[in-house]
Amino acid sequence: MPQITVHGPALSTYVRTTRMILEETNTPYELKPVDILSGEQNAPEYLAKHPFGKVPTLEVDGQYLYETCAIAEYLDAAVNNGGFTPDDLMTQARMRQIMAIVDSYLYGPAISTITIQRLIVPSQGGETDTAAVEAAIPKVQTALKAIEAIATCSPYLLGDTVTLADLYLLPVVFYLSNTPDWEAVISETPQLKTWWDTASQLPSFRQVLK
Ligand SMILES: N[C@@H](CCC(=O)N[C@@H](CS)C(=O)NCC(=O)O)C(=O)O
Repeated sequence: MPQITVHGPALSTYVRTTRMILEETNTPYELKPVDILSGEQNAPEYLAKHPFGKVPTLEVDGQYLYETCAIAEYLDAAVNNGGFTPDDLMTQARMRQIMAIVDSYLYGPAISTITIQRLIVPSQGGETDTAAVEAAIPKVQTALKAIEAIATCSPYLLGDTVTLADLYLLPVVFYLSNTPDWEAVISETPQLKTWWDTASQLPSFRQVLK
């Protein structure tokens, strides 16, 4: 069994995706926090692990791996025998398509804008930029509709077993569900709402929210 360390803060969506794979498979690992609110991700010591200053970085027996899509596929193969990757090639492609939609089209408006403006800025004494939030809502709706269009949501995104696509989307939707914009962003994708109600009960997900 390799020695695994996840470098990153527990509150990060991508750290949660990574940890869910480890939790689901009962794989021992260490979580080494990186304080992204104070800028620790840009300190030379962390940049030596991840030159782009993002979290997470996975450390495996002293080797560093970054980019969550690479980490997720590595861990699924290394500790889960590929159990979170569908066998059917088109379903596998759908999984990667959903992961890419989260990366390219959902994360920015959902986390960098809505979550930061609604949850982080006020917690640090600032004022929410409501114009930015209003502009982000249709972008989130578009991304969620695109995911719903290719998902089965019965009960997981791509069928009756959890795939990496679920582990990617859950932490992002969690933050949206805690904002006042939740009804607005989810109202046009009722199947994803049903998916969320079921998938969010996964014990590994509840564990990484702690
Ligand atoms: N492409 C990266 C994105 C990771 C990412 O954006 N992580 C966020 C936290 S969820 C982060 O590092 N934020 C700190 C920053 O942008 O300075 C990946 O897939 O791992």
